[in-house]
Amino acid sequence: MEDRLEQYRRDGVIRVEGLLGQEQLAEIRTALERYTRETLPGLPQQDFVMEKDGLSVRNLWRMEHYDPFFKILSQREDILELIAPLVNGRPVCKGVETFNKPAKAGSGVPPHQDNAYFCSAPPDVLTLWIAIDPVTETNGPVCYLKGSHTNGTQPHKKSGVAGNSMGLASSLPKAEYEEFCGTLNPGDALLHHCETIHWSAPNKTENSRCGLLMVYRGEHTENDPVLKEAYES
Ligand SMILES: O=C(O)CCC(=O)C(=O)O
Repeated sequence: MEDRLEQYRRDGVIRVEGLLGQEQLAEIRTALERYTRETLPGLPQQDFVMEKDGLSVRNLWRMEHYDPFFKILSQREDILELIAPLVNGRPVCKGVETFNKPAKAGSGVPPHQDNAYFCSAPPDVLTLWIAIDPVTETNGPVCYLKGSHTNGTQPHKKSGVAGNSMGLASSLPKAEYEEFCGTLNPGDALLHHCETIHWSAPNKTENSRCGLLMVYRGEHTENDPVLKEAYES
């Protein structure tokens, strides 16, 4: 555990292999199918985003609010134990969501730091990104600049991308940091700090790349008014 913590503090992102077993994955897939079939049609517009084709789902937001399955999943004891040292306190789930990245239609995500959206001080917030499908080099893995979380929340600007309204205002500082792309087997996960710069490419392959995300903040975190104003302006 100490290694994991050290690595997280140094890189701002870690890969956790085999977080979920086959049985748990099967349950989640069933719950996602049910949610898409039964819950999605009744959701308010702000709680989902469709891809440009109008047919496939890009994102589902605030799933814990609509389906107890996802609320219970976010409160799993082993997951909270994994997260607590990384957020320096008791983890509070901020949201359960998906980035579906469907085959052929999955759109890209512009480079950003999550704290441009979360506006948290201190930035003790992270995302647990769980692979539901295989994540390969070609179907749009999430890519990170390791160590980029050590330099604070950088200015962002409107991106024009539905579901990811903000992107880094300046170009990607690729020369300064090592790039890491999170290829994963189903059931593996990534944990990324809310100030780690990351992005993902469109999915042009025949294979869907669904990620189930659970965002946690340390109980002690508060809203940063300066970041909040930048986000809302
Ligand atoms: O799943 C993706 O492609 C992007 C995920 C992301 O941007 C995030 O976790 O903030």
